[in-house]
Amino acid sequence: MSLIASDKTTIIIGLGETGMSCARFLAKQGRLFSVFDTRQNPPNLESFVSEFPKVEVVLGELNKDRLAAANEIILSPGIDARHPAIEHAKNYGVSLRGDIDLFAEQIKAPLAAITGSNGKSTVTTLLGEMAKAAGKNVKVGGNLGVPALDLVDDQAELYVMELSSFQLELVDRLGADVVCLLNISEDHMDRYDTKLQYLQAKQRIFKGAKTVVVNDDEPLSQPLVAQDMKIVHYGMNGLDLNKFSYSEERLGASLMKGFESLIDVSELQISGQHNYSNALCALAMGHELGLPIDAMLKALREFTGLAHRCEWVRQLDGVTYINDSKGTNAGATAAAISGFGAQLEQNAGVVLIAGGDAKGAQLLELREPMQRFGRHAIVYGADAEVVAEAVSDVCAVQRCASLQEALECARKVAQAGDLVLFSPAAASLDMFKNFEHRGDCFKQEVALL
Ligand code: UMA
Ligand code: ADP
Repeated sequence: MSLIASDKTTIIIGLGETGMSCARFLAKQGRLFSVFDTRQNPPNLESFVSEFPKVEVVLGELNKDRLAAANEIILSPGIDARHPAIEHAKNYGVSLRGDIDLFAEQIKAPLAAITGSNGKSTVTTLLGEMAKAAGKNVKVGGNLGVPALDLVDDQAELYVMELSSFQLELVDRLGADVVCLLNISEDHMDRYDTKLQYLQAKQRIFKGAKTVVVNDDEPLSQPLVAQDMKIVHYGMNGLDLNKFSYSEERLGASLMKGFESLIDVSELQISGQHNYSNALCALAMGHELGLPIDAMLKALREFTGLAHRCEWVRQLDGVTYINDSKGTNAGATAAAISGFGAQLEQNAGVVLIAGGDAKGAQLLELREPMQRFGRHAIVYGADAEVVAEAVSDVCAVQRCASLQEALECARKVAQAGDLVLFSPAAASLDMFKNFEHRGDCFKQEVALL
């Protein structure tokens, strides 16, 4: 098999995880391709060259004539399709595709797909665990971890995929068996001109879906365009026949299916209203996929949640320290403040540490929960002032130069019973490699207090 580039060929743009998976996929099919990346030193360059020594790699500013001469461009999610050279190629009739459509064309087993602003990784992982508990050979990934095309396997009995708005932008027809758009809150405003554009990207998950699981608490969770598909419901408010819901009316709170209690929330290891909602979503999707309720409940009982999502770190002088580094937008952080705040004693409060790259958002969703539960906001990073502006008239605000300084400050202002919540409401890339690195740094600093 020869993989020598020609002018009329397929071009993969992006040499990240997605680009690598697309290259492996095309190579397996014996197709010709070149790889372009706008960076001079993309992360996988060395491993790519050793895996594909004969494939052309073009680095630096995208050459619009080369792109326009291609048959097809496969675009990585991190690159905006409105890049002038890509727009130019599109105008020349070059077809523009993403890895998710290629993946959907390949797979033979049912597909469950999850998108939304917050809770995607939690629901995706939990549904994957439920499928495993039911004895299924399930492949789990997408925006979470393993890129879609690396998951394709003829032995798979089910795929559970987390999809980002960036991935969905290029989806033509996903044709998934069960999908959910969990929620929408302002995010990625450095990529989208309006919230509507962001919502429209997310809504592409509904294209060709057989069953849509709708979150009744989120008006934007349902398809905006009426399509021929089954709709089922879940939500924290209001019982209904066949709906997966939450009830506090019995002895203790429980998750319900219709009017029947499935599990008392005291049996769960995840906490907070947002996590109960995530659990209901996974149950509703699993039910539509035919997973037995008992197996799903077993997985739910055993599920401890993911690292960096509302993760308990330490108790010190009566103060609890929580790492929610994955809280990368205002909606996530607001859910964390409310979820924990509601569980605090009357005179206790949340000391929030937040900041980083706000991705063009104003973070106004932080105001209401900080007014109710916030004792203090400690802000740091590139957009410290954006956080400060959002909450300065509802709670005390202090500015710090580093995460370490922010924690020292938090320790001083927190009182016994309080919660120090590290939930930045912003991306990490101004000061850290990624949200995992940021969360690890937080945990190390807390250990040193
Ligand atoms: N980049 C360039 N020039 C290029 C190509 C990429 O500058 O030519 C930059 C992008 O602007 C971006 C970075 O490189 O900052 C990575 O882009 P990529 O498309 O190569 O990313 P991958 O390594 O393929 O990772 C992507 C997802 N990343 C993004 O969408 C930014 C990963 O999600 C996902 O796990 C992976 O595919 C496998 O499916 C990460 C993410 O941050 C976790 N996602 C965003 C989020 O969750 O908010 C959407
Ligand atoms: P995503 O993959 O969409 O970023 P995660 O499951 O990783 O979602 O959770 C990220 C953060 O979002 C959590 O740390 C928590 O603060 C918040 N979160 C989780 N689930 C929800 C939800 N259903 N609604 C609102 N916020 C949530």
